[in-house]
Amino acid sequence: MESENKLKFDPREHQHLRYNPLQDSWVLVSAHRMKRPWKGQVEKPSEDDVPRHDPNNPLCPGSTRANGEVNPEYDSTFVFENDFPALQPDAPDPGSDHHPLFQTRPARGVCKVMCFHPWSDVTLPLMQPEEIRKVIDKWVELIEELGQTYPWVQIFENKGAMMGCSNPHPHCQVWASSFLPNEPAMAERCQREYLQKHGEPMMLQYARMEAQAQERIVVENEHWLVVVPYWATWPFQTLLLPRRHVLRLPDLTPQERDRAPTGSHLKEDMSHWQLHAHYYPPLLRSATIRKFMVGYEMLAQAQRDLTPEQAAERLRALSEEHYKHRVMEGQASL
Ligand code: H2U
Repeated sequence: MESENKLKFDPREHQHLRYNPLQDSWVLVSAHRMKRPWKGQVEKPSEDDVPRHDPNNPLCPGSTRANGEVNPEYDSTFVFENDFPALQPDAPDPGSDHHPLFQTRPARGVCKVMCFHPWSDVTLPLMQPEEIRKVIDKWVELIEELGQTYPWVQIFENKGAMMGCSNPHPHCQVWASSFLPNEPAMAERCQREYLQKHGEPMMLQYARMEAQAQERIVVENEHWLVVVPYWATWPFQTLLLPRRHVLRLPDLTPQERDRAPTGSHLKEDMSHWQLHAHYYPPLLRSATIRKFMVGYEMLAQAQRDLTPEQAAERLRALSEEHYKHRVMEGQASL
């Protein structure tokens, strides 16, 4: 007992639990596991030889999509209705008279696909700031349009083959639903309760405290900060937050939009809510060693190896220059 008391807690050496206040859940942090040798699966590096235009790619300008429609020769963003939508506006109502163990609810909505750029060989970080701004303005338009009808509009990008995205053309998806999905519903409840209890929107206070601490900040500017959350599950997970209280994407100023991400949209009194974007790279240690959320995560709870502080330090140490630019100059590889 005495020797235990003499041990000074070091988060890099000693496992501990951290609380996720957006999900009301805990993550197990066991940084010492980074020392174990890696014998698992190694992924292929991401594709570097994507053609700029592939007439057979249904997302390219001028291509024919699965439903027979021909895309216009677009030169900026391009939005179309997903030809295989998970949500449709007119699904019949399953009714509400159900046993508590066999509950069903209606689900209606709209699914759109948005191409960011006419070229297949770029990604958001490789695009010009003016081009990215057009993407953000289009997100705002979609949130405003779909938000008239639906209480939640989720914008997301499944990026890379490792995340199940087989199409290299830069694009995201926009799913608007008649219901609040699980993740935002939990984040909504947690933020509402936090404001009631502590008198300040949770994520506004969090951003301020992280900006003061500087321990987990990856990058920041006048309007935004990117942080590896104290409770991050994915090793290199980051959270993008505005410095001021912003409810929704359309509320961003033009200056903020020049540097803004995706967002959320809800109705009624939402003063507890704060616009935010999550980035969940599926990586464990490097670009080619992926993290699988398997046994313990599936059966018990989330677990991570390196600490969020160590991850932030590694992310801060990365070059400002995109790796593809450096590869072109023959200086670096994945
Ligand atoms: P993902 O690769 O992120 O899944 O996005 C591609 C989406 O584009 C996917 O949801 C849609 C797919 O349904 N799509 C069409 O709507 N029409 C097509 O012709 C090809 C792909």
